[in-house]
Amino acid sequence: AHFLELRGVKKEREVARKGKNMEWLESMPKVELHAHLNGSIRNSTLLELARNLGDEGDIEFSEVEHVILKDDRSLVEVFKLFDLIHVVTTDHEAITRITKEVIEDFASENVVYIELRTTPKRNDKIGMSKRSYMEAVMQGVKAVTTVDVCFSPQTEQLTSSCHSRPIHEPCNDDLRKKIYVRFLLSIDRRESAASAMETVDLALGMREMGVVGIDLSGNPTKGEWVTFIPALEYARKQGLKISLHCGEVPNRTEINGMLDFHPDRVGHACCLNDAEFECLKTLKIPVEICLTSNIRTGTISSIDIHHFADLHRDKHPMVLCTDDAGVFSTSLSGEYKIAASTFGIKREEVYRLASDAVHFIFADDGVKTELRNTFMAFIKQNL
Ligand code: 6MZ
Repeated sequence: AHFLELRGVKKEREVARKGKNMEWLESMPKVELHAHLNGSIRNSTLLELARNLGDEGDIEFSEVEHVILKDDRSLVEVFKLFDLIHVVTTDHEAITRITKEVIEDFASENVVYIELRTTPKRNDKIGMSKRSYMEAVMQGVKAVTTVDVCFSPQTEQLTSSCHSRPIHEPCNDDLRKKIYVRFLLSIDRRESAASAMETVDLALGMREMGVVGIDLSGNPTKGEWVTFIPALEYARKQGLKISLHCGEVPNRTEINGMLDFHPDRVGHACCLNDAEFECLKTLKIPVEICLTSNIRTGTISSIDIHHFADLHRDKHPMVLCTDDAGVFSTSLSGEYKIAASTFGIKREEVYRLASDAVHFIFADDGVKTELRNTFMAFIKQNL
């Protein structure tokens, strides 16, 4: 397994090199639907926050530094890193800062719509509740200065900058960029059924702030997904959309149960057997594909056997995503580069892939229409 992992990483680097001269992917508008807030932190910010905690004597910075900077990690190591990241980031001020930076970073590479997901956390020691965690996130959205942010269905109607001008004008560098932001609240697989229900209630109360759905994520070897079915069913009944991390490990019962649930989207879908894969296709469940993440964690042994190729050939609904742009040192443009160069996808087809993502977003039809127009205008200008 270790050998395969190394082979995968080597191949991935090769592919990234081959894709070097593809700046056009940076200027292409993009839609990001699978990005974990705490996985998307800039390394520099993470190190700065860790150093501050070290100075206060809360952690041993030198021990933490090499864990943060380590390049390749197995799936198990990734979740150890997340536990460390959460120690460093879980206070209101840090969460506000991270949210602001993550949105600015995505917007700077022409992501025009993002569904950011995060796990609301409670930390009694610092007076943090799930609600106050999310309020800190919202403060971060409002603190963005480098681009215009449209984040709330209600205020979008009132803010002239959201609807009065086109979303993306790559030829005009003087115009400020504009990004639509929506949120999925994540349930961590280690949580209890009651805690998951609390997250759903919180999400329902924050719909006006741009919360559109619920995600189930966390270490796939921990917890049982059935614990969360009541909360997920309740969320769905109340009109929230559902995305499930599915098949990061080959757990047959769980994968089948998730497919039976028929979520609005699934993340990864790596370890499905032939019958499960066929079922996914028959149900036409859109898949959030995270190439670098899957290779780095060894979930897929080598990029050339990634199920992206099969799904793409069959025109199955899917969208390229980053998962954890900070943890895996990637970007959405980078993911498109890897897909284009590995699977020999021509420019016109890449544009179609990027614009098709609009079909699978959880925001309302008004946003979809604007995004569609954005892609149509871009493609017309660039083909
Ligand atoms: C499953 C993942 C993940 O929520 O604290 N997360 N869950 N598989 C993955 N693939 C590598 N990457 C991230 O962001 C970090 C959390 O997102 C989930 C984990 O629960 C992780 O703790 P937030 O903002």
